[in-house]
Amino acid sequence: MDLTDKTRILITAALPYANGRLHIGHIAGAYLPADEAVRFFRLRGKEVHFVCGSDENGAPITFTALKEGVSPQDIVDRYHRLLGEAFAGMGIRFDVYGRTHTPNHDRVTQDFFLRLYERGHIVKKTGEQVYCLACRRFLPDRYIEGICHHPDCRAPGARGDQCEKCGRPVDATRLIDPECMICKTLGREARGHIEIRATEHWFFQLEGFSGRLREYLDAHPEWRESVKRFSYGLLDQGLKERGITRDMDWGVPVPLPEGEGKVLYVWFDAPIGYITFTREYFESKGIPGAWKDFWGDPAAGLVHFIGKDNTVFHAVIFPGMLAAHGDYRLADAVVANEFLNLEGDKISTSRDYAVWVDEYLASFPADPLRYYLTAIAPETADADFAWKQFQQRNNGELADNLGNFIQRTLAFCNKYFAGRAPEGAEIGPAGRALLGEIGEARRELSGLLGSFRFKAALERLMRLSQRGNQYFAEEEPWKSRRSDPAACAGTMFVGLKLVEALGIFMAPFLPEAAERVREFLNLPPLGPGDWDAPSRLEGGHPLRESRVLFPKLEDSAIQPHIDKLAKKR
Ligand code: B3M
Ligand code: ZN
Repeated sequence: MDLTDKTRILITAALPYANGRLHIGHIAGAYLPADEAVRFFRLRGKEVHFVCGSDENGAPITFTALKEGVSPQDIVDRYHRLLGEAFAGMGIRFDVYGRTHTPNHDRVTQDFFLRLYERGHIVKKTGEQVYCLACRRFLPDRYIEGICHHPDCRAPGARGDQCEKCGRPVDATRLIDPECMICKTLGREARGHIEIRATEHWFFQLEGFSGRLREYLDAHPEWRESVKRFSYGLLDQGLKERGITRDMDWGVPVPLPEGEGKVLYVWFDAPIGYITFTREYFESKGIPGAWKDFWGDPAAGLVHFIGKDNTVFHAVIFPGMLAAHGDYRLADAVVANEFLNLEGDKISTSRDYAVWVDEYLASFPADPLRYYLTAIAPETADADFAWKQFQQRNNGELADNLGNFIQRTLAFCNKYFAGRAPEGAEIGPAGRALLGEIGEARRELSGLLGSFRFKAALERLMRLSQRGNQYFAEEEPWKSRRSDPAACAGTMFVGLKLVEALGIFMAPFLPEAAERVREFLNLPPLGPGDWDAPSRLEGGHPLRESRVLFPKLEDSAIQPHIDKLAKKR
């Protein structure tokens, strides 16, 4: 999918459950790449809207509330706020960050449900659910855990709706050695008093859209292999109907008379949250109908950014729901990152084995983490975050390559050219070649970022910056300053042109530093279309004082974070 010809694009990022803090795995998985895409397309002059929000319904919320002995509303109120603060701290700027436990989202979701129901795509059946005799209640989703029933998986800890290990949907009634997680949480015997009971539920006839979904996948050979492989795998196995209601009282009520005491399954309402929030966003801007320009018009771009465990819902089930509804177009791209590990181990929120975003931000600025998480981005394979590597990349690459080139150029011009871009510059063959490389890099970066290859794009940016350092080593302006002032002026003028370009190209990745570079160059803040705009630097242009762009990180700053994790292993 190449969105180059799209003039307007809606980008969504997976709605984080409002039941816990944000950690670096979340940022690397979906949110940072989504934010980089938004910033890039905006710099290209496109109308871009960035939609996200808290996922507040479902067992994940009520289960956390049970564990903490508070109400689900307390949980979502607390974490909706904390999530918003953590995203803002990381420079991840949504245009709307909504909430799904609201009357408005209920209405949008219920209307969606009723359309599918009236079209016969949702049928009521007496299904079987797992029931706990001790809790005297049904056990949906993560209220029940056991060994995954897929023969080629058999992983323990599979939940009632999905197996985290193999990522496939789970039929809770087929879990092996199931245990009630409410009993387990309350410290009671968790096995032995579980039975399968009949209960009425509504099922989305997903299998009826297999053909449409295969066409959809076939139309996107450019999607990442992991998304295609997983989705075709599900289609080849044969799609099954999906239970979309639960015996719970927290969530979107089933809008049918016989739906009393039942809510819609969280994975039915959550993706509809993208639509709810888009509507709320355009209503707040006074153009309530504009949401249809995105969800109803394939001429707009629509991209979902997710972590790989959400692939089944974003590349198969939600598109099936949209196709069943009939009024909506399907996304142009579903961009799924693999997982991020930590110091060689899986991140575990329950063991507090994580780098929490709020903790990170208490010690460091966002840019170095944005840089490192992009440089190691799990785009096609799981990646590993290591604090010493984070420090080394910040010091050896951000500071010694990118920051060094920018600072030395500005400092030299401030010192020897009276704080201005040199005038009367004679640009030699090496300078002309470097100016040509800026144009080449812009074209390559546009292609890489336009196809969501953020890691390769960042590597290309750093190679361009390194070329700048090499250029100074070859041209030696500190010598030509005396021996050939016109040539020195040429060298430094080209250097400033490269600083200006680097300040633009780094903006999707390092928004904070990019703003600093604009200030140092005494240029207006970056805006739409600046990616392709001609240079604003002319001879004589007044510069501003510059300062260190990427401070080096000392061992003493890193070690406490390493020690903290060592205790959790
Ligand atoms: N709340 C994220 C998760 O599985 C889930 C995403 C919803 S996106 C509509 O943790
Ligand atoms: Zn499994």
